[in-house]
Amino acid sequence: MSPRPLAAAPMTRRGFLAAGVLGGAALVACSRSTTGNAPGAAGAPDAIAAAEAARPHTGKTVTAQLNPGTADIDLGGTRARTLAYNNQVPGPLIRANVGDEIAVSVNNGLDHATSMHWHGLAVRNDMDGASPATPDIAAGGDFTYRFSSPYPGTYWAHPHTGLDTDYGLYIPIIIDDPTDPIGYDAEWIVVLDDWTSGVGSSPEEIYQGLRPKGGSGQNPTSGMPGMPGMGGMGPMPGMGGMPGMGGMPGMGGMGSMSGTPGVGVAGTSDLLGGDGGDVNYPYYLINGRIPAAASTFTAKPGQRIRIRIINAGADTAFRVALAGHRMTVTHTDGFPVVPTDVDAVLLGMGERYDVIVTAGDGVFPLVASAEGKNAVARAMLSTATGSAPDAAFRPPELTQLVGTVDTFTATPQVQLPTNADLALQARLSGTMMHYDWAINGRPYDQTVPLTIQQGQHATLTFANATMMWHPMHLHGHTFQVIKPDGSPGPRKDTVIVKPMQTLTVRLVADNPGIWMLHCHNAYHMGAGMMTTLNYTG
Ligand SMILES: [Cu+2]
Repeated sequence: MSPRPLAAAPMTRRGFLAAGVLGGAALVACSRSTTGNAPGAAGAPDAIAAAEAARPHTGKTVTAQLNPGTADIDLGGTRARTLAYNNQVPGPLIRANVGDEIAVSVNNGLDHATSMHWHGLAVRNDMDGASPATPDIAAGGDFTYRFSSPYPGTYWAHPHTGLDTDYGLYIPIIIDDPTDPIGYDAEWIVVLDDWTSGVGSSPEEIYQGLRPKGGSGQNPTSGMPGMPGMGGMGPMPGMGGMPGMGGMPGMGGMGSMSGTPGVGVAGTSDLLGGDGGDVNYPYYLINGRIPAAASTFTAKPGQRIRIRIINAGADTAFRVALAGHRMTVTHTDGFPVVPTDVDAVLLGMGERYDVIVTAGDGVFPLVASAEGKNAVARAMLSTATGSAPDAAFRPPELTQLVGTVDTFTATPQVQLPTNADLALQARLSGTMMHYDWAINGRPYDQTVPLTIQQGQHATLTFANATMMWHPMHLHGHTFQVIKPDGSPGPRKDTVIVKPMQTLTVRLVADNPGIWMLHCHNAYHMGAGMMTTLNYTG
């Protein structure tokens, strides 16, 4: 497709990107060269090539073409002009076996630079799709990512530039292990999202609404010259009567957040230990559909269905249950856990859970409750004729046994060693009032990278000194969560850290490069809650 101009607020969009995230990345690249990292260390091509040679290789290549651009998307009777891959939301599935070469050509039809980050896949660093390890793709440019995955599982991909993931720019990725015995009859990929693009405020408007007015923050984007309409934005046309937009607790008294619809503290969530999120969205989607026009997955009664659940949201944790069913959790973030039965699972942004259900006889809503936001997304499982309950229906399973990170344990085969050579620290700070989210006291444009040497075993401790929860994500590695009692938890690449919680994970330095470590809340990340883990020596 040919590049087309953005429909809404192109000046605002470019202004944000130039002043905020992209500017921050450039500053970090600059400071790195002056802070004494050994030459040829962090991004050493030889070490990256050697790590790639050590991965399994089948000799087979799987190709895909992704065309990010503007698109008119039908969310189910509601249309949104947004950004999407190949004119669809979610974008097309990429599926390969462990060790296949995956060659993805990206033809950038956006009006700004983009990138593709292969979330959760332990790929070679120079194909990770996050600057500075991998250069961004200029507007109108193209690039082919080539990588292989050493591990099977449920993954996804999205840009690592600006707030693009809060548009429709995301795809599911499944890596199969052909030697795995198939323990299920059918497979259902369920992608969750919080949606505003084209129907409510733009992500850039939301971000500006969250930032303090007057530019007193550490990474100010307000008050920039040549950015009309950035302050005191009035209500958007057509926003009245949107679900979830009115009467939110915490909307009053937050002077910096008035004026932008959808922006404000959401309600609270017991599971998340406080506020659910920062943004109340007009819609919550499963596989690109609003609840009133939910997609339907058809199966036969008694079939064992593997449901692969992916949270592609920007600011929303979802609690997911299938009405009338228990679910057996088999994998967290692609890695196997001791199979455990629950009634529902909790997913922060970026997390994936694989569950098995044995299908009943009838029509059953799969409901994803947006934590603290009093709204749901849903899809339908149909194995017989029947009618569905109304679109706001909340199955009782949502309030029964809910699986969280503490519920699960990695299978012995994938547990990481318990010895550690070094202890890494990531102190999370910031407040809603100042919107100054940071790691180790610094926003990303002033960050001091964490360092590790290849082969080292490390603990990484997240100390959350904020009143918000943060889904913390490390690129290029899957870590071993340690439970509060010291016992092994699940393997994950994204983990929920609750307000004031200290949580430790273990990791093995087996993938050399420069790796992003950040909060997967798109707005916290944009404000600076990001650093890097650099290989040295
Ligand atoms: Cu965060």
